[in-house]
Amino acid sequence: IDASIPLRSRELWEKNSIQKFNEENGFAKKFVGHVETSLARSMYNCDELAAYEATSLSVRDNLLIDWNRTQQKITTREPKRVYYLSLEFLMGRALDNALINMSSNGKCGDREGGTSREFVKKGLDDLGFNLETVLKREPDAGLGNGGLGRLAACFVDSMATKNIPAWGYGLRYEYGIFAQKIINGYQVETPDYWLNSGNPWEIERTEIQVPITFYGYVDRANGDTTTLSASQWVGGERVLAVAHDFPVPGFKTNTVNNLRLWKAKPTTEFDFAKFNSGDYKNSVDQQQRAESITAVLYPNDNFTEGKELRLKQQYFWCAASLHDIVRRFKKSKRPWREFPDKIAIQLNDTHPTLAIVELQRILVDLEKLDWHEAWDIVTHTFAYTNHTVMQEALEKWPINLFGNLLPRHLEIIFDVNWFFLQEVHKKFPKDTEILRNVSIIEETSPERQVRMAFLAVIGSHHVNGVAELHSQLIRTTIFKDFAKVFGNKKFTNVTNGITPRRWLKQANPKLAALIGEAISDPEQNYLLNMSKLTTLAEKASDYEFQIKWNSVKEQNKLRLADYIKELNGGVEVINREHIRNTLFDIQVKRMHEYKRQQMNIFGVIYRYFCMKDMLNAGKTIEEVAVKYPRKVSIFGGKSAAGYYMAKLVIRLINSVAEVINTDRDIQDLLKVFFIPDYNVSKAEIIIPASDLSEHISTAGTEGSGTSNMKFVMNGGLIIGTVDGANIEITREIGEDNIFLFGHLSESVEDLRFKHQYNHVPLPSSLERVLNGLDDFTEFKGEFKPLTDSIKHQGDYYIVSDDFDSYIATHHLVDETFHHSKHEWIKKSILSVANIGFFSSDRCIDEYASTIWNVEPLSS
Ligand code: NBG
Repeated sequence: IDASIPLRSRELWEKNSIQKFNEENGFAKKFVGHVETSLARSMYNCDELAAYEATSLSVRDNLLIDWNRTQQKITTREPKRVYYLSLEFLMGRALDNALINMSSNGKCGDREGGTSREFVKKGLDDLGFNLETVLKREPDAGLGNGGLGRLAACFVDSMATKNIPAWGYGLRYEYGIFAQKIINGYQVETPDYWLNSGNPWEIERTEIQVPITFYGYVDRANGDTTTLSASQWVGGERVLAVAHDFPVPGFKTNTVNNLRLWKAKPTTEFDFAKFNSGDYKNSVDQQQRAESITAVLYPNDNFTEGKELRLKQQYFWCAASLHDIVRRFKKSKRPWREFPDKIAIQLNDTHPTLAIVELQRILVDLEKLDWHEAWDIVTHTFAYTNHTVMQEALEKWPINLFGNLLPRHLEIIFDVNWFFLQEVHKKFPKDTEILRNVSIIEETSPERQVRMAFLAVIGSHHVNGVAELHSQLIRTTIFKDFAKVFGNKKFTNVTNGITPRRWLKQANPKLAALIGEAISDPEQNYLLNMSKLTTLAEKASDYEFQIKWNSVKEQNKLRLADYIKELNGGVEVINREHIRNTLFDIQVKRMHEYKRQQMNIFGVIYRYFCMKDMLNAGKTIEEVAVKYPRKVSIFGGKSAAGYYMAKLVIRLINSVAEVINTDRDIQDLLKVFFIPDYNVSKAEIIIPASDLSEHISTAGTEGSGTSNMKFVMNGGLIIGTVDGANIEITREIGEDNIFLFGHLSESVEDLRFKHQYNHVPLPSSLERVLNGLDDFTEFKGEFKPLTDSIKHQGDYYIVSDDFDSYIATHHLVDETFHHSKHEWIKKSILSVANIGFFSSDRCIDEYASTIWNVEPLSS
């Protein structure tokens, strides 16, 4: 139905259309208006939360004006669009980001250089509030687990900034990633009901409701048994997907893109069967279960659980999103073959792979296209990003579970597989092995399973990894037979990136300003073109500039030290007096054996043992301090709820912290702290404060890593393995400016083999640590599973092989930080000067030109 206003009324509409507030006027009026009407409060009843809500609603009004214009422009110009499908968007807080992105872009008045953040701050101040404390009222939107979800958040920021006509599609979970409490040193998960006080950033679109079907059976009209046509899926259960939209503002542009998240709710359909059987209560119960589909984010990172509800989430989201995309395309009245010319769909990992099957179903079953014509459209539309080579993270679904929930989709998968295997057979007629290896259906496990990654590869025109090493590994390991079938061109690399708006300007405004000043760019336009940072290198050895640079770092370290004190119940952990001479050594990321937080804490224990040895041998504390200078080891990260080993590492870190932090003999030379509930807003405080951060995964296991980029962008140095994006960071910033150690990925397989079949003695350093842990009576053998996995169970993550070079590299770090401070600061400046490559704007450029074939929308 056409819902547009008749021509004769449009002038009146235009005259009355709402205006953006700007620096001259309007903010206070908007703010008070929202307090009084949207919130139904008054000046006698306006707390900080209300101030946060009213500020957000005011800012949102500005964004929505541009959102409308952006969307209108896209509709009339009909450019090729991008849809980014991700089951996770780890957005964090929205208000500060919106204030920063709105700055000097004409959104808040057309005067260049005015920053909306500044005048909103002033405006709030006049109204009796402080912006910094108001910002803290916003809960994190924690709709993701870790790197994968945060990558999607950085990408939507960059796509808006680059004026790419792009929408994100995801799920609106009621519960985001759980909040982590540390009780007696153990992780305890508590629900994150982030919508508790409502959400001023979302627009519920009750007018956009998509019916979604599950279960049921396949009806073959005309008794046709080819399954290729005339099949109809007759569903069992139905729920509705309701759209919730979040505006995504670009930086210094008027483009505001959309992030559409779906929420499940019951249909209003009347169930005659249940009604007639008098089973009213049961039919209400069943309806209510609909909401459980989008109730909670699965809290696993790099691990797949295989639960039916998860598959339901995936189909619900894919079907709703595709329905929306197809509906929009059909409005253009273009022929189907133009679908891939107008639409690029990027699959963030295998989670949205069902979208491939759903589009084929829509085209064949509903739109009655020929199978091959349809498949051609499908495979020119989708592209797939792989984020890991680790087996436990590769999605597989037992065919019974799958076929029960989605009977028609399973049939389509069998047919896709049948045609694909025929092609492969034609290409390699003598090779029967390859057919087994590339089949979407895995026949070897006790039950046959659908391999989602294989389906994603077959249904996409491009497959990319997230860093060069990783992209090379997918071509030579998990997808090696597909590289034979499709050739190497289909497999590409797009190295990850991060948005410098949030991770430099928002997290570290002082450094962002200092950089702007140093490169004569006070407006900080370099945030749109990070290669401009290279001129910073000229100042790397400038003594006075080094002092300024270091002073920013110190202020950020103080901010973190104060925050840690607050988290520690007001008890100081890091001595403020010595902040300058304390090395902040940070490892924050999801807890995983492959990320090797265990190696880090073993290193801390070893250092502590060595310090104690010196004291016991009669050395003075000053002598100890020369060899083991002041340092604080900071950890943070969540473990999946059922991941026993990762949880044990958290407990170990806290137990070690307790011993070390209370040992008076070492006089504060070493401290350990575990920051509970690591999330995006905490990262914004932690990352700018690092001197050194740890990215020490077993070589070949970390797809890319993205926090490595964030730390370097904030002037921290890295200790890391030759893995993921560490390799390209080294290429960009120079090997003198990074502390690399450990075995290369090529050797890992051999080392594992050796551990399995020979007795390999532990290095004496590590042996001492592990025995120390086993013998330390206070720990009562609690950490035996951790020490055993290295001593007796093959040391899969080769901690023992890398340990000595890890320790030696830490000595080098201490030397440089404490005895060549100016060298250290120089390395820091040079690193920032050359980190531009890792802006997510560069990633989006690469995706746009090499994979999506889309162009920015001009103004
Ligand atoms: C993660 C990798 C990280 C990578 C992010 C984003 C998954 C499956 N993979 O190394 O472990 O940085 O993806 O690409 O979450």
